[in-house]
Formats: sequence, structure tokens, C-alpha cells
Amino acid sequence: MADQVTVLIVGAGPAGLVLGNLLRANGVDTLILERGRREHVQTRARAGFLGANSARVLTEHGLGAGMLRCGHSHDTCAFRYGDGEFELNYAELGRGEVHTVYPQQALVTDLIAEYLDRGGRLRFDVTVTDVDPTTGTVRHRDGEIQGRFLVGCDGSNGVTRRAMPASAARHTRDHGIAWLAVLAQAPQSMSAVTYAMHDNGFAGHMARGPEVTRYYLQVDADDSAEAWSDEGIWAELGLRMQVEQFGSLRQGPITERRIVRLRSDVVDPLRHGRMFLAGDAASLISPSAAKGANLAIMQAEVLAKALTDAVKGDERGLDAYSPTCLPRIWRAQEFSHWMITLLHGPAAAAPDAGFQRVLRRARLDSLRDSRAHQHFFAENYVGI
Ligand code: RFL
Repeated sequence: MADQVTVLIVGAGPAGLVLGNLLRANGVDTLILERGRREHVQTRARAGFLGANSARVLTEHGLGAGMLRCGHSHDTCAFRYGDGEFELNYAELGRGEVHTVYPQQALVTDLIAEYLDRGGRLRFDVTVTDVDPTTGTVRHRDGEIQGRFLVGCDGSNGVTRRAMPASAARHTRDHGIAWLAVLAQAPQSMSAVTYAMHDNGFAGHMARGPEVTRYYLQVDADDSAEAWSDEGIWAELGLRMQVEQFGSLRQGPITERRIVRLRSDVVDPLRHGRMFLAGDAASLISPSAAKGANLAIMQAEVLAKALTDAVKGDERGLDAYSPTCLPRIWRAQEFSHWMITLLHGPAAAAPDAGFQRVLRRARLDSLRDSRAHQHFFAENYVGI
């Protein structure tokens, strides 16, 4: 006989932990199974830019203390291209919203501590190997556990997503672009997020904290992270960021480098039987518009309310989960795709490469000059 729990969550990332915390606040019996060890998930550096809705969810549900204490608000981004640069202060555009910069590993650390404080059960170092969505049962090396409801928050390559039936659609796109994602132990070099479009490819700069900065370099799809030396990374960043014209980068040791392939995919629907998908398990989004963790938090809030109602016998929220979240996911995917085409030039071998390059320049000019275009950008950049 399998152990029983009301809501069984697979994965202790932002999606699973926000969901678990909100359910515990409503008194729902919850168990999270996480394959990593606690130190591992609490030190895994990924996202850093939380949108306005995420900051609201965390604050409203008593999960924002660390973010309010140590995060800082960010309201400007800069675009470098050709021989110029322009800045957009998005706090003065769109809905007037800003980002809060707070590293994902710090948020995950806060969420784990709070979840345990709220009486949530969490087992690290447990890998779910099999999932039955119709009964809500999962298997791991030591046995079986059955959830009255099961939630897959185990990322885009997780076992819960693979348990969706063939009838569920999986809309997938490989953008054919790779980034070298780098963390540098160095203060930020500019006060704004900076996107540089250069003939060699895209380069990005974004703050993560007072002493840590994230950089991105567009690289060849088959490049390996190890092939890039620290010196090579700083030289290429300097070239693409045009440091001779705009000032040098504040360098420091590179503490992490990894290749990120820009991919998107969306599962539809987000439910099968007693199982629901949330976060990257539901929809993988390229980091070009910094939306992944924000979508995860949005879905966790919607699902926590629906599950709480369901435990009391009202399943309408569960029925509405896919139709509520999928349009928001697709809005984010659409904007992320828009960002990808803005930040990256065409492949050199593309037959219309020259045409596409001038078109991109025209779009950047429009973003620089058109207030309407800037409002569109700001609204989508910070919003979900
Ligand atoms: P996570 O964070 O991947 O957590 C999934 C958890 O599930 C566990 N797991 C299992 N546990 C048990 N059994 C199994 N069989 C399991 N399989 C997996 C894993 O160990 C893991 O702990 O998914 P979640 O919660 O959906 O959160 C998604 C976010 O982590 C992700 O979307 C963001 O990091 C994306 N992202 C960004 N999002 C933003 O909103 N703003 C940003 O600024 C931002 N920057 C980024 C990013 C992602 C990046 N990378 C690494 C792709 C920057 C980068 C470089």
C-alpha cells in the first residue's frame, strides 16, 4: 500500500516551493520530493529578475522578506547597436512596473526555510522514477507515494511531463541559437541591463547582486563552455559591448560558465487525470526575456487556490487551470520570441541575411523613437 498525502509535489524549484508554501498557509497536507540535496538546490544560480507579479505574489503571501531586505529594484535597460546606444526607463512606461533583482538561489533558500516552518514535508535526495497520473502515484527507489493530487514541478526534462499522454500537445521550437551564460564575481559594469547587438553576435549584461554580474555571449550552437577561457570571455564581451566607446567592464573571476540553448515549448493541456504541471514542466521559455521563474510563480499561485478549493470539494478551479494559465504562458512566449529576433542577427548563410539585418536595425530605431513601441516593450518586459 502506497503512503498517502493530499498534494504530492515533484521538484523543489520556485514552482514547487511557492505552491507548497501557499498550500501550507491554507492548511493543506503537502509533501515535496526533490532529487537534489538541500545544499545543491540552495546554491543553483539561475534567474535573478523578478517581475511585478512575482514580487506581489511573494509579498502578499508572506514569502518576500528576503527579497525586500536584500533585493533591489531595477528599472532601466540599454540597447547598444551600430555606433550608438539608447536607454529605456521602463518605470516610466507601460504600467510603470519595475523588476526586483534577487538571485533565484536566495529565493529558493528562503522558500525552503519558510515551507518547513509552515509544517511542510520535504524530502531531498529522492528521485521520482515513475508516475501514474490517473491515480496520482509516484515511485522512487524506496517505494511508492500516492497523492490525492499530484503536481509536476520537476522542470522541462522531468518525469511528470513524460507521463502526459500522447494526446497532449507539445508545441516545441529550437531557436537554433546558443548562449554562453556566465557568472562573474564582479560588480555590475553599467547601471542598466545592457543588450549589445554586434556583428559577432549578441552580448548581454545584467546585475545579480552587489558583487555578482551575469553576462551572456551568443556562441556557435556546437560550442562548449570549456573552450572559453576567462580572458577569451572578457575580450569578446569587451568587443561586443564596445568598451572603447562606452567604458570598460569591471572584471573578476568567472565562477560559472554554461551553454544554454534557446528553446521554447509548451504542453497543452497542463493536466492529466489527478496530475497538474507547473513551471518549466509546463512550459520551457528561453531566458531572453527573463520569464521562466516568473511564469512558475504565476502558475503556483493559480494552482494553490484551485487545489485548496478542490480539497474542500470545489474542483472548478482545477478545471480552469489550463485555460487560465495557457494564454498567459503564450503571451510570455510571444514576447520572448520577439526579444530573440531583436537580439540576434540572422544566420550568416541565410539567403535574406542582408534584408533581415536592416529590418532589425529599423525595429531598434523604432524602439528608440516611438513612444507607443516603448510602452509595448515595457508592458511585456516586466509583466506576465
Ligand atoms: P526548476 O527550478 O528547474 O526546479 C525543478 C526541480 O525539480 C527537481 N527534479 C526532480 N525531483 C525529484 N524527482 C525527479 N525525477 C526530478 N526531476 C527534477 C530538480 O532537481 C529541481 O530542483 O523548475 P521550476 O520550479 O519550474 O522553476 C523554473 C525556473 O528555475 C526557470 O524557469 C528559471 O531559472 C529561468 N530563468 C530565468 N527566469 C526568470 O524568470 N528570470 C530570469 O532572470 C531568468 N534567468 C533563467 C535565467 C534560466 C537560466 N538557465 C540556466 C536556463 C538565466 C539562466 C542562465
